[in-house]
Amino acid sequence: MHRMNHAKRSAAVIGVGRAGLLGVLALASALAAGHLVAALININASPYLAVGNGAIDLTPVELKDFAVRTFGVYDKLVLLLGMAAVMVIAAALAGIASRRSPVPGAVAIVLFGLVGVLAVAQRPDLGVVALLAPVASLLAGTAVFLWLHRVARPHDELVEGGQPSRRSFLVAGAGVVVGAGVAGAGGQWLAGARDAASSRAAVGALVPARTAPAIPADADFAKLGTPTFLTPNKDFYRVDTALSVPQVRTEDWSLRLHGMVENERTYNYADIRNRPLVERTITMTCVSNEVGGSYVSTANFVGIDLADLLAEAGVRPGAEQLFSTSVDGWTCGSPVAAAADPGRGAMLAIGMNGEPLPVEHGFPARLVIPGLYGYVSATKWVIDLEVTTWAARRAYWLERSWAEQAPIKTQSRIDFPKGFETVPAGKVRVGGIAWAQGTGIAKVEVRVGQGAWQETTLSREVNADTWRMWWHEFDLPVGNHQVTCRATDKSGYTQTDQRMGTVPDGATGWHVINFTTR
Ligand SMILES: Nc1nc2c(c(=O)[nH]1)N[C@H]1C(S)=C(S)[C@@H](COP(=O)(O)O)O[C@H]1N2
Ligand SMILES: [Mo]
Repeated sequence: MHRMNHAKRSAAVIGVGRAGLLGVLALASALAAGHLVAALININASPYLAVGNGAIDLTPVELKDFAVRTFGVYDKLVLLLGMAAVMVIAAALAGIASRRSPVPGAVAIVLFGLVGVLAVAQRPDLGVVALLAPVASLLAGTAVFLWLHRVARPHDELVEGGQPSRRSFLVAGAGVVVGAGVAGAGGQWLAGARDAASSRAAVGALVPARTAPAIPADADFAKLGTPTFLTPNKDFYRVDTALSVPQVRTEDWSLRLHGMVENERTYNYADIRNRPLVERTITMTCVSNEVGGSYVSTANFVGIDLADLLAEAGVRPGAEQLFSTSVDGWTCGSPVAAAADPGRGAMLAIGMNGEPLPVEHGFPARLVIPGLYGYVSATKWVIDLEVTTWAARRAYWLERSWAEQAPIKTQSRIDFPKGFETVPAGKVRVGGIAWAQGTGIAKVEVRVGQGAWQETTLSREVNADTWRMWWHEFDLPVGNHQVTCRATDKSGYTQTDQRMGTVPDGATGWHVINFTTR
């Protein structure tokens, strides 16, 4: 009697391996079901992506900086993989904790599910319907878990005198893998079919009524090693907090302009594109650009004057801040003085280098305000403009230790030779880029070691809001060399050699590189 009881009890316990697998399979089902349902509503409601985006928003700024520095453009991929690893381990542990009773696993699923629901609920671009996605995850996860748990539990068969059914668990597990795979892939496919790319393809040519002056051939020294004057869209630097690129179709897009204005307005896509469009050549820069960094690019933006929109709405006295919101909830505060100044050329842009805005650069519409770092001027996927004061609203990066006012600082960069490159001794050309948006570059100087500053040859100026290229030729013997550059803008300001990091309002200091001649 005693022995039989013992056998019955131990047989009712699921093996560790199976229990862990059980947890992971339930997790996979939950994520796949949520992804599929999200694809029908808005892919950003997918619990996996929503949790990831939530994690990005909660990440301390130092860690975010570290991630960007260490993993570059792969920072988000690393986050997704890291999240997957954590989830798989947690699910396996929850499964193992449920070897005797399904209760611990069920509790874990409900907790997971709540995190998903919260992550989706806090996104301003997702409505109540989007909660169906994490709810689907919760239901699928619970159902699969309880079902597999029953199949994996050997006691029924044992009572009937049979072997614990290894096969039925494997068959059930394989079924779950296939089901989750189909749901997940189906969701991915559906999301792709409904994404912004097809809407963008349907936009057609955006013909500006006022085109930007043609870029002269001597506006860059690309043959020597500077960037081309206009940055091709595919090479244009990209910085944003979005884990999955927001997918907004023109037919779903609208822009609300409200707050301290006389007439509140809402525009749809046709309202904007049917207005006379202007084209402007503008160099954008990110405040996170280190001295010598690559977060600087130039494009021909097509759109309408932000100053016109604001004038139509009638900005009330006392307004200070244009607070803009992206469809993914990211926010940005720009000075009204800059946005509403007709001379500044601030834009609501819908086109970039002869095409509709690329999806990752803000399709259907974004802000571009010349002379200000992107985080205070360049809201992508913009859907809301509120005219307000600085005290009333705090934008995303202001809450994370970056400055309220962030005009772009005068900077220069050496592009050739490359750091630590070896080049033939003798005549050596050194060159690169410089920018001082709003002011314009007056001169760039370069020196070898602690030698005298040499004034460089500048490319032809396109306008004061764009970069300029420079180069100079030295006669260098065989050996190791260090070169430094510094720019002076048209206000007479020469770049300080004082090294400062990017936080809170942009890096300063001279770019220095070392190379060898042989
Ligand atoms: N919606 C949204 N817009 C955004 C950001 C963002 O994170 N989300 N980042 C800003 C920052 S910091 C910069 S530098 C520019 C970069 O624009 P780009 O990716 O088109 O180069 O976009 C700005 N607009
Ligand atoms: Mo930025």
